[in-house]
Amino acid sequence: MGIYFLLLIVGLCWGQYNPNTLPKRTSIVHLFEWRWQDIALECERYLAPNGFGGVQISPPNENVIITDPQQPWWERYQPVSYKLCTRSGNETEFRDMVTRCNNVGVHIYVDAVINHMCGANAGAGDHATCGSYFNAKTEDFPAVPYSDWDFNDRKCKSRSGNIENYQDISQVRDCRLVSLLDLALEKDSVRSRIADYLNRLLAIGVAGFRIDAAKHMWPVDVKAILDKLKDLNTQWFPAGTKPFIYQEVIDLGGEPIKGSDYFGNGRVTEFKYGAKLGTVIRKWNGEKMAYLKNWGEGWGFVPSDRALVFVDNHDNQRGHGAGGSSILTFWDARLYKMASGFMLAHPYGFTRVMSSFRWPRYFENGRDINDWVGPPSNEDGSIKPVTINPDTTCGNDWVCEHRWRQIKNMVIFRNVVDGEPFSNWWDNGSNQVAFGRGNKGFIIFNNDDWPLNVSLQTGLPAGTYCDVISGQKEGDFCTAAKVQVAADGMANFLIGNEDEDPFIAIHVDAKL
Ligand code: QV4
Ligand code: CA
Repeated sequence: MGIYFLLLIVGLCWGQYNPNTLPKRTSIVHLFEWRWQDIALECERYLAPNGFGGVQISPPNENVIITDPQQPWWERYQPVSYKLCTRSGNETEFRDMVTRCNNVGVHIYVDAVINHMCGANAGAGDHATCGSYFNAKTEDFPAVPYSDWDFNDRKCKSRSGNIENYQDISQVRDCRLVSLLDLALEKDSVRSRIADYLNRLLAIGVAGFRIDAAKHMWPVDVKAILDKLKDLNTQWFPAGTKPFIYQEVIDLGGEPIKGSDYFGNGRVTEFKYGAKLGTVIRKWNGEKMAYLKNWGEGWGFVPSDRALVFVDNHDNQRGHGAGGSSILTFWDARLYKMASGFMLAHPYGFTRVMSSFRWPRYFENGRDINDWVGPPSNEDGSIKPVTINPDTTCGNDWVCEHRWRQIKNMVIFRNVVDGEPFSNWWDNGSNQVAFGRGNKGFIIFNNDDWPLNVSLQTGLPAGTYCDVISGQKEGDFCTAAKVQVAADGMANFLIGNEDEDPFIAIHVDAKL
């Protein structure tokens, strides 16, 4: 078999697992609820110059407008049609965003809500973001079109018609997730409507899809839809490139449905990752960073090349979905930066950085009753623009974690060390740990309650390195701490346990 034919076959079957980012672009950022015009600007002014590989965007298809509570963020997970208009923008703005981001090498990944339409209680009328008429009661969605025989009602065996038991595989797939009208994905007509929607997005230039609520779809039905998809647009991608697929499958163990059930379709979200990392960095349940020596498959996670990993996501940063109270978010800034630093330095998985908006958390009996609050918006319901402050942070209550120096610099770190092995692990048996990535990068943490003072083998070439956590290399200078690596690769590290950020990271592109 000719080598080229072999490469073609490898390329084809590797296709949907490959994130389709440019070479040495190893992370994407979820710009949750951002408007398309702001994403286009961010691609050009920030993401491209700082080596972000792409953007996960909020669902771009028409959704129901909910007024009680007032336009919650989650109304965007209640589709009314596959028309491209939402509070983030219209089709023209969507096309402009994809083109401008692709033109600077930052690719777009669409959050595809294809398991269901809106909630059974969403009423009837044209209260939807494109003004399309629909009737949830009669399951009538003329703008797709879908009618009642395109839904799973007769298939679901639960009393309420909703998922009542996650131990029952058929219920999880064929009943309604929190009353969301569940599509009959075994029907070719339904599969074709969805494939048409995704193919329109591919023709516009998107690079792949987050498959929302994948756990609630039979893997074979998802596969049948993916098999109808075209290759990526050759204006920006090599001919024959398959869309990157990552499926939202919450598998923390204890349920019959597993992430591995979906490996045939693409990658899966590994929710154990953020839940465990949060527990370790918080030092709960006797966990300590020294145990991270075998992080990755050693902790029971899916194989690295099937994993999409993240510290938090839009659900579990506000108590939805999975991960519970151990999940670290921007509200826990100091620990969050450590967790993000560890994730971005470690070779396991394909990494996604969360970028959030601030909302008025209000806890009653341990629960945030404002978990529904939608993006910063004006009186008329329009989403507020992302303003950029002189210090490069964001205004209008956009958190912009991806712009935090420590996180942005670790996205660059991951690019610099891409392909290098996990090496030179050291720990003190407690919460002081360090590791390198071949001869390209090295990172060290102090999460103990006493100072760290140790000389270690970094694996790096001799020289003066700028710490990219406390500062960075600007021109020929380090803006903050430096690390001297000797000819034998040894370096001494001092980290106070009260430091603003008790970790140091160095790499060969931050060397004087
Ligand atoms: C409520 C009751 C129902 C009742 C219904 C009708 O909970 O029992 O039958 O009213 O009276 C919103 C409300 C929810 C409401 C539902 C229907 O929060 O209370 O049901 O609408 O009106 C997001 C939010 C959900 C939200 C949903 C739709 O998280 O709270 O529900 O959008 O607006 C599981 C899944 C996993 C899922 C996760 C949240 O396995 O796939 O739950 N994660 C994805 C997305 C998530 C989204 C959905 C799936 C649905 O990441 O953001 O849910 O698309 O773990
Ligand atoms: Ca389903």
